[in-house]
Amino acid sequence: MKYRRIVILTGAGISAESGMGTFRDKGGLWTTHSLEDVATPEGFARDPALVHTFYNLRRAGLKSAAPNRAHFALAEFEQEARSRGSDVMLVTQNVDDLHERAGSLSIIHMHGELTSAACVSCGARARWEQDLGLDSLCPGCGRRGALRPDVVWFGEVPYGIDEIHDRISTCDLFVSIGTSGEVYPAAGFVGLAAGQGAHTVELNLEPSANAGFFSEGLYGPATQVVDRWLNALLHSGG
Ligand code: BV8
Repeated sequence: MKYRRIVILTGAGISAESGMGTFRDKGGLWTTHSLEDVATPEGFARDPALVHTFYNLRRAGLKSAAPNRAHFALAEFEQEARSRGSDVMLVTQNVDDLHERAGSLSIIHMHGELTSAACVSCGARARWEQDLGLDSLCPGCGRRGALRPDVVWFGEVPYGIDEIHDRISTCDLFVSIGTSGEVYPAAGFVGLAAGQGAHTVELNLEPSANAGFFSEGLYGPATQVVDRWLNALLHSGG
């Protein structure tokens, strides 16, 4: 395998064909909700019940969503690349659990996860699959009403950012899938990868805001382009 240290970034577009909403496409989550109201600490402080409802609906949506061909193609690629001695790290902006359910193993959820709750009082983080609300009890300290969705809101520091930067600073292949390139620091990762000489690839429905930073792009639905590009890589001795 030509590439030895591979970093793959995913965004909402890879889960679109699984029925999970994207954010900025027509009908996307930020067109039906004000980002300031439901994805900032200030919004949560102002109206926690509204934010809980927003995330409870998305968490409940996980039950009817299933990984699609793109999620499975990534999991199969990770296994094959590893068997050929290459290292693969998957960094996702998504808070759904579809990469896990498709079998991917090395995943960093830089924006957190719907299936996790965090306590603002004791800092505990716990797996959480049902509705979260003001009457929920923290499994760590027992306090009522101290739990919040364990997701990274605007103005908060993404999870795993140091490890992500280390990986991208030394990777030889950076692939970005299904993201608009509008949200930082994720949108800046391609510049970091290209700046240190990695080959950079964008797989997306259409060119993203930072398409110009990529050495290569393949455009179309993720369920078609991801499989095609990964197979070509594996069979080209790439
Ligand atoms: C931070 C919460 C400091 C969970 C989300 C410069 C530098 C650093 C920060 C900033 C900066 N400029 C501005 C900032 C602040 C801010 C920011 O980026 N604002 C934007 C609006 C300008 N960033 C932050 O606050 C971040 N924190 O910076 O801390 C710091 C930084 C580094 C180190 C130390 C300290 C925190 C950002 C996280 C915010 N939380 N979500 C949730 O509710 O989900 S963001 C939200 O947007 C989601 O996480 C989502 O994943 C993310 C990005 O969106 P996309 O995934 O790209 O989705 P989108 O709808 O936009 O695009 C979908 C794409 O898919 C499209 O391109 C479409 O064409 C494509 N597509 C559609 N269908 C398909 C498809 N592709 C293939 N197949 C299909 N079928």
